[in-house]
Amino acid sequence: MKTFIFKTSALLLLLFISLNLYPQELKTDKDTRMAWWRDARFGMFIHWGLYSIPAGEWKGDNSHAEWIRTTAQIPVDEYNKFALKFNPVKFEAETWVMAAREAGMKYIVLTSKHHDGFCLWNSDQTDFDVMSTPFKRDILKELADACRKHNMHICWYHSIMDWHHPDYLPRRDWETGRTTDSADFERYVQYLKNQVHEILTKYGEISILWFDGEWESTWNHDRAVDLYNYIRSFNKNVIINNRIDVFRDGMAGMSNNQQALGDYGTPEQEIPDTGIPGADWESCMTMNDHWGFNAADQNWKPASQLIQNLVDIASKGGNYLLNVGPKADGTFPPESIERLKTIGNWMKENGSSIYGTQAGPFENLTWGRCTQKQTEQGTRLFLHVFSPAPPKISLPGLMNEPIKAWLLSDTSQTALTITRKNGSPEITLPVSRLDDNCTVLVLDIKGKPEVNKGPEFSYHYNVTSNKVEIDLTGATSKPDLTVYYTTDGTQPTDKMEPFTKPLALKLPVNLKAVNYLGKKQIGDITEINLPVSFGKSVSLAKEPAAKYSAQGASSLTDGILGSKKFTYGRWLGFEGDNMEAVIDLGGKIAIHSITLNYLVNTGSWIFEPERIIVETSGDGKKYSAALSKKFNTALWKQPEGVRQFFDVFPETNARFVKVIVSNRGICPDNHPGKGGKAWIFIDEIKVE
Ligand code: FHN
Repeated sequence: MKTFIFKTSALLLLLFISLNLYPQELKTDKDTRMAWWRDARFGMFIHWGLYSIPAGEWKGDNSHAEWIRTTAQIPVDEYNKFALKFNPVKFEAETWVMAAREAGMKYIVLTSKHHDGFCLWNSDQTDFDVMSTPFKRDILKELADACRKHNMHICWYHSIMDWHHPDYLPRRDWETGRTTDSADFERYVQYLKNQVHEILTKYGEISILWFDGEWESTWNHDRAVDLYNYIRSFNKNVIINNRIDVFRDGMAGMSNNQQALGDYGTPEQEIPDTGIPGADWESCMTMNDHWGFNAADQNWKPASQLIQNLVDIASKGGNYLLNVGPKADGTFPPESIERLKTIGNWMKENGSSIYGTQAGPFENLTWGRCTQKQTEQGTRLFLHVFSPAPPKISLPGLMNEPIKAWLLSDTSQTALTITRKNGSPEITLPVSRLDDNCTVLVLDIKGKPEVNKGPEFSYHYNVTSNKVEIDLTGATSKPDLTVYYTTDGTQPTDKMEPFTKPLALKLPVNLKAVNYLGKKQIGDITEINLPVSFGKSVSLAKEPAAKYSAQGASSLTDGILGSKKFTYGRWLGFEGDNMEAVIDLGGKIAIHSITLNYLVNTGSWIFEPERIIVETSGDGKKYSAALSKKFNTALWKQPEGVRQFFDVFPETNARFVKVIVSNRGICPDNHPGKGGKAWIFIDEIKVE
């Protein structure tokens, strides 16, 4: 009888899996799987492979790294020769693990196979692996064993895209001589699944499977579901990132579709502006400008910046995956080792303010960041004060009763002075014991944090009235609160005008507002500065792409700026085309500068402009050149996110301002979208 029941249930499970009816996961199951990861907060990324041998240089060009096979257009047979040279005789897995451990990292993600297809383990599926090199040692095995010995989670990065396997499609478009006649992508998918099974079953428990290279046309959601269900059919515990699926929002890294598979989002080379409530995410970032070792790249971020990144990320509830690109001999670059040691020294004193914490309750702290942990009495706030530290720090709008504050590294927990100013607690810093990287204070409070933010406003420019219309928004307009404001730059108090209805103000605007609860101010003062002319009307030489046209040309001067989520409809997007706008200021005014905003999201083919040109005119017919600025940041070095351009030109009296933002036209050679149309996304052009 038992056998019968067993067989039936196994058949039912197979049915679920085969019909993609794999049981939807319970939240508690995911929380159990993610628990260690959410506590860990900090891991090491390792990009290592054949590309470490050329170390970024090919025929005199030293701008390459792990993409060198493609960016230097090295034919596959030529590239394969690196395998004959791969012999990292100085590789010691324990040395790597101890470096990560002493830096305070809790997990290591190693590239098992990057896009070049080379496998760092003894694979039964291919000879393009480490056993076909002079080294002949299974690197995944050695690293996994060392991690287990030192209580470090071991994780694999694995690329879906494979530039080596004959069945992988598409080929690189410059590989015209490499036939696709017998290429069978289904056969490649089976190879991919077989290798995923290998790396998940040959080396003990693997904690994360970090997929990448999911963006090409041959990979899609159905394949992701099939691969995900396949993995879950034999492994329910491994954490899988969102790059198994195809809904990642470029380098912003979060999935933009409810169906998206994967346990967490993967911002790359960037940190989200704010926390992402209810979402797990991990920012992966390099120490210099490259993932794989590039011998020429000396643009190393200082350790203080890396520590501040860790603090910033943890304060928003995310994990920091910090990359090391080992050299061909198997050692870490000395610059990486030096930074890992400095981070480790800081973590030895302050790690408790990172591990097992949640995002802090404040949205915008001028002096640093905050993380939090629940305690029996209430909440422990960790206040990370960046250098140079002010003499005091304010906790804007915190309503809770403070219990005690002290310096985290002070084992005697000497109490620090706490006062209140404008209704918010202030803590005096121990100036003699500040940390150049980041000073961490502890503040115990009663209950869960209650923070009253300053009043929030929405505003937009009304072209007809040439006024900015301002109204209260958000939870701050609570019935028991009264908002007082000023528009003359003075500090608002309850002696001033209460905010009872929307305002229509002529430009320039300086609005200051604050919440009162009865006679008591609570929360910070909100300030809105709109010191520039938005322009009476805007005309475009060419319309933007229909999908990214916001509310038309007037969106360029309505005072509402787009965000990194370029799909939210504030940006004007131009595919392959330049943007040419003429702003009518309504009359001749003296102007001398321009501000405009553009978006960079290279994963979504959105690049910085090629050039910005400004011309001015009194009559809209004859224009004079005012400014011309060329952008030449190499790809991958363009800082991602919302970027602001500001520049000045000789003062001139003008009514019309022509702004030309030129588009690079096509994606660069060393970009996955090579040859495709590049985008520019523009918003909020202001002259003053
Ligand atoms: O193309 C890869 C790149 O080489 C590197 O591995 C990064 C790290 O996350 N991922 C891809 C670029 O988004």
